[in-house]
Amino acid sequence: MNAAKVVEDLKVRFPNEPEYIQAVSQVLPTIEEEYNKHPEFEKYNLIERLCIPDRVIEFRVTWVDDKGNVQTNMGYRIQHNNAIGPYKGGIRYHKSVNLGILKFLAFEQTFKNSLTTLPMGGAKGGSDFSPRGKSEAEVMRFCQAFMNELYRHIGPDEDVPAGDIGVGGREVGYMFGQYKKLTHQFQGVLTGKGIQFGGSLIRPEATGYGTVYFLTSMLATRGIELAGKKVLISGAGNVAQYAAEKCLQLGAIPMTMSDSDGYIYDPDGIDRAKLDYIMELKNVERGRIKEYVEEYPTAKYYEGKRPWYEKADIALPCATQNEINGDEAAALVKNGVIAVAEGANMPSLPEAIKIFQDAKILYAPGKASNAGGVSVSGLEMSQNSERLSWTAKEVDDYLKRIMNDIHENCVKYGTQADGYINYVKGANVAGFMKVAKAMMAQGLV
Ligand code: NDP
Ligand code: 2IT
Repeated sequence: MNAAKVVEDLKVRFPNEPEYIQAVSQVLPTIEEEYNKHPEFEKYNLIERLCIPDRVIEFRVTWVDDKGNVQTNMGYRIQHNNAIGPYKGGIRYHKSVNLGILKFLAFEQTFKNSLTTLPMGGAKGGSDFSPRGKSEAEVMRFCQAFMNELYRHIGPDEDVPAGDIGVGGREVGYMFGQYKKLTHQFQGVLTGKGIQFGGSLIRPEATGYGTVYFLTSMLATRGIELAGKKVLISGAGNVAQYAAEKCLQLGAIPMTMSDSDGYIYDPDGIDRAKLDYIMELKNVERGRIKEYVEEYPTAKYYEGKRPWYEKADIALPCATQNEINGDEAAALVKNGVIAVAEGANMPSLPEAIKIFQDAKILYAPGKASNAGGVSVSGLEMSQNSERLSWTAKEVDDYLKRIMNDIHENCVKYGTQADGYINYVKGANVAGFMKVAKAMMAQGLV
């Protein structure tokens, strides 16, 4: 394989999908050497078969808003690769959603799911519908309308969706209800379900907790403790909230949280009571992060800005893709940040990653550090299959073990001659090899 050539060809074939091209162009150079050790891969054109999704499902979603107006949105499911298990990956509801963004997420998911050690293929889906500002009834009607089309394409051994941006327990519940209504089947067809109907304990916490477990493993390679460290967190949703919670449990101090309108900086740190306030604000009242400064006036709100120019020890981007650019990465490094662990998918632009790696700070790509979420989704599938529920401790211990295994794999495949651990390369090579071997064994399908 010539990585640059493959990327150029994909660019020509998919000219309107910049995020997909960005994700592919970040992965291919890091696996090129390993790939070229296996001439059989090239003979069977494994690389194109791995980059281009198995299947893209695209549909119109029609629903009626509270005023009686008929609305349309686009719906998608990208079934990227099922070489090592059923398609698996979240559903995103956000106005920015388009085919290229979901293709990047599905591509990344295939590598991530491979890393988890569990048998899951890669997928992603979603809609350009945003739940923001919609009533409870509108969200329910939309979820039902979305499932009216999606249900034909999913199943517990076929494709198992879950949450992502804009899709949490509420939306998963409505989609599950509609799937059941349409099929007459009570099945583990979605993960992130409510605890009363097959959801796993620790699934809501898993992505944020897992990111911080991975962070502690990274810090341990340099003999550094998390306790006492100041942490910049972006986002204020599921991943950000539970990353903050685990930081607090381990003695670190979250300093910032954000949403798409701006960020808050609390000079005294966000303590347990303040985090409880944020959870209530975001999950129950569905409010905005700027309301934090009305409750805690010593904190400051910065409209239209991101938190990366603040001084701290650690950065955990937990909002969305491309939220750290080169200037922001340089500011983080200049301000003495020792580690960046991505809770979000692809939050760092390529130039930001280069700055982190050139400065030799600890840097973990999302497909390694945020894999805890889909890992516990995999454990939810196991529990559904055996019709049992595990205790929170059992699931959390399993999650810790998986994050530790992912870290060890990154060290194994990513350690450079000078001892620096290139977590990007480690994660990509480890994730790739398992999928590649499975694809080879299964022939040209
Ligand atoms: P939520 O919807 O719960 O929260 C998303 C947060 O990010 C909100 O604070 C939101 O602000 C902010 N955000 C969303 N879009 C943008 C944007 N374009 N610019 C700035 N801020 C934005 O989603 P999650 O916490 O579940 O997901 C966050 C990230 O983590 C995503 O990248 C997702 O793919 C990734 N992830 C999620 C997993 C999960 O299990 N949920 C698993 C692994 C990764 P606002 O309210 O203004 O939209
Ligand atoms: O990006 C991700 O890993 C997720 N949104 C979670 C996917 C899942 O199937 O739990």
